[in-house]
Amino acid sequence: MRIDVVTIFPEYLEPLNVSLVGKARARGQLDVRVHDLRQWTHDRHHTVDDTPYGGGPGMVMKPEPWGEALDAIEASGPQGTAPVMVVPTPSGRPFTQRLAVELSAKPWLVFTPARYEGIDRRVVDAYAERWEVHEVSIGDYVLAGGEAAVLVITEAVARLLPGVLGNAESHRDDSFAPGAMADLLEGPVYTKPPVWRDRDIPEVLLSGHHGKIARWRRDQAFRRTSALRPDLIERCDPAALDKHDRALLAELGWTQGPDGRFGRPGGPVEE
Ligand code: 6GU
Repeated sequence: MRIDVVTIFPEYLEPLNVSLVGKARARGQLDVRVHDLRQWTHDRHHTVDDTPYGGGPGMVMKPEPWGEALDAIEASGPQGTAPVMVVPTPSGRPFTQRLAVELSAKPWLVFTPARYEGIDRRVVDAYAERWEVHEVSIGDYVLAGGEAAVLVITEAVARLLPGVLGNAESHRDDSFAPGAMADLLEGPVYTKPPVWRDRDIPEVLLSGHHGKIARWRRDQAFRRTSALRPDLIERCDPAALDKHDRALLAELGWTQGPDGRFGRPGGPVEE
């Protein structure tokens, strides 16, 4: 996969040299190219922003440098191929594991992280006529710019590329992996030593009984999801649950409506 990033803060993307993404690059599994947007300005001050039409606070990123940058990047690739454009913005659609999986299948991504109040709308509108474009938010909070979102999205996508994670099995149980553990949060994990600061580990994990261990892990996942992400219980597919799952959810205060969906009329139930 090739990834281009256009930014006014190339240094912000230095973490892409480290850890999983850095190693994938070193192995040639990922070709990351970070570009300084100001190289596509022509005035003495390398201006990338201007005041908003209609008034209001802050500044808006000018369309011309972005247009030149994106055209140059497109021209640097194979004839007749367009990248997928990923526009980080708090007003985008939520970034999810599903979108990470979808993006991981693309050969070429271009990220356009903005500062200030965002990029002149005509840029996205113009490229959306020729390229696949995704405007994406990484959560319900506001960052000063999209660069941190590029780091987040790139890491989520890169670890899904073939050969990037050591063990192909490692994806299957990911919290939020489509189809894995019925979209539950993962429960706790433990390693040696067996006692640490007077704390031991759940006995079942030492039992060697794989069936019981799997059941216990699933229970832990349900308890954690019920406590921290009740929205995931509400939208979980009842057909993915067995009798034991349903009994545990009932114990946690969940009831099933006529459609089989789970709801919790009384609100959270204390563990
Ligand atoms: Cl992608 N950008 C900015 N600036 N803020 C955000 C965001 C993105 N996602 C959540 N907050």
